[in-house]
Amino acid sequence: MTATGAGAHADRAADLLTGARRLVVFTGAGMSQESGVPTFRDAQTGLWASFDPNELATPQAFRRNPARVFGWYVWRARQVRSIQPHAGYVALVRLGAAFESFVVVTQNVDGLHQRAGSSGVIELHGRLDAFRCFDRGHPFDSAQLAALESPREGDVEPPPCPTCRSPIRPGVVWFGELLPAEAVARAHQAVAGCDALLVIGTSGLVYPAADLPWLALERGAKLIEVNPTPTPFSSRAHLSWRSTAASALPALAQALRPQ
Ligand code: BV8
Repeated sequence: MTATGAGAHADRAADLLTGARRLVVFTGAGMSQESGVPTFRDAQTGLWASFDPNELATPQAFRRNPARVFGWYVWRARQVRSIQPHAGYVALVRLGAAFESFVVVTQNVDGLHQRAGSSGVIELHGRLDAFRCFDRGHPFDSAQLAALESPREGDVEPPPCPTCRSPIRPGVVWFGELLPAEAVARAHQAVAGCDALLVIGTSGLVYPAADLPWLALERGAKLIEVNPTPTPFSSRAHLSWRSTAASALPALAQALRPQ
């Protein structure tokens, strides 16, 4: 079922969640779009407009042009620091209180769920504000980047690791890299045991994260999707709500409030 309005479809979503005790929320870049973070596949803005993120977010790209890739992440980390989570993030925190078990699994690296008050967030693709060295994974204090930050967008030479001198890299999972095993295990455990999975703002193109909605369906969970455009999940979702995160989630939290 595909839905577009807020009220009637918030009620439909609330009906589907009636009786559910264990809810998992699975978010992608669309969850942050209304807070001003460009989605991963929308055209990059500014200097990066001419780059395909899939081409920048790889270890090969970093090896080939460390300053270009590192500069992109320093710019993104700085951009996200000044961003506030929108009302949809806050509604998710409220929504969580209505369930016995409530787990947020995100593909996003911006930390906005936590900034809005969500706890126990499972981050499948790491964090923009975490940096480590490329060769040995020695943690690097991102406060040291402030001195490096160029006032403009552009290339930033990665500093050498103070311990082993290998170049510092962002603490995100690049294409071709394995996801953190513990996060994947926790996400699979939560989804395999959930009564419903709320999928928000993901194109469902990136694996293995995109396995999760298929796992939920396989286990008989209700699947509700919030996305202004269709995705591979839309035809199998119990409700595919053509709306945005900042609009649908407050409406759903309102519809779920005890009457
Ligand atoms: C892996 C961190 C095992 C970095 C990200 C060939 C070689 C190697 C691997 C592969 C290969 N072919 C395929 C693969 C697997 C690959 C993959 O899936 N590729 C895709 C592109 C086909 N996956 C991997 O490489 C993963 N690792 O498989 O390891 C392995 C190892 C070696 C060799 C083989 C296999 C690692 C994947 C993780 C990559 N890192 N992020 C960074 O951020 O810089 S992924 C990146 O995509 C972001 O995290 C993003 O969140 C994620 C998923 O994208 P979405 O979140 O869905 O964002 P998108 O822009 O696509 O969509 C936004 C959606 O929101 C849209 O639907 C839009 O309609 C909607 N929307 C917009 N506005 C709103 C909205 N919705 C609601 N409200 C709104 N306002």
